Amino acid sequence: GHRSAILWFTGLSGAGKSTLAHAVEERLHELGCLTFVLDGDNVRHGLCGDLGFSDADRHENIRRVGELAKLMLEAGVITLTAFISPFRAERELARRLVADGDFIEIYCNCSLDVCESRDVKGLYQKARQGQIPHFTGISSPYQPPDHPELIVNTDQAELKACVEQVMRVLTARGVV
Ligand code: GGZ
Repeated sequence: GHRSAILWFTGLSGAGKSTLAHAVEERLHELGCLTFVLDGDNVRHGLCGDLGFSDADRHENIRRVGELAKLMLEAGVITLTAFISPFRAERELARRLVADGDFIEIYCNCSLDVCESRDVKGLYQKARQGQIPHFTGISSPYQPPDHPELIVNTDQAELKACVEQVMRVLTARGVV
């Protein structure tokens, strides 16, 4: 058996949040856990389809994601959220929606240099050219967490090692 929890991945675009969340999800499935990954791909087109990337819109995006994750927690799901969630205050709001211990903040620490040199989607280049306003790390801030439950150095460690780190935290906290 397992208990539900929110695994809140935060970090720059290209830091590997969604990749790590899906890889952890795969491991959890092997253990028979009920899981769901929320990320831009399944939230920003529907639930948050009216929102862009201004500070106010990001705040509302994260507020809604936090409330949705809370409902999924109540439904017994291990919910993995993979959003930049650049502002400390809004991540703290999401944390305070649920009981202590149910919110596990995972900082995907990857330098801007590495994210920008990978530039998987070409967005950093566009942002540098001024074609994408308010781009995180370029023209919009990212505030790293002060006391995350876990820091994974996604620019140094292999994906598999990062998955192991997350799984160890979940075991230590009695989630699995
Ligand atoms: C940052 C942007 C922007 C701007 C579009 N700034 O690498 P991606 O493409 O797939 O991930 C980024 C995603 C970020 O959406 P989030 O919902 O995670 O952001 S937040 O938590 O701040 O609300 C990127 C793409 O959307 N994207 N414009 N201006 N990322």
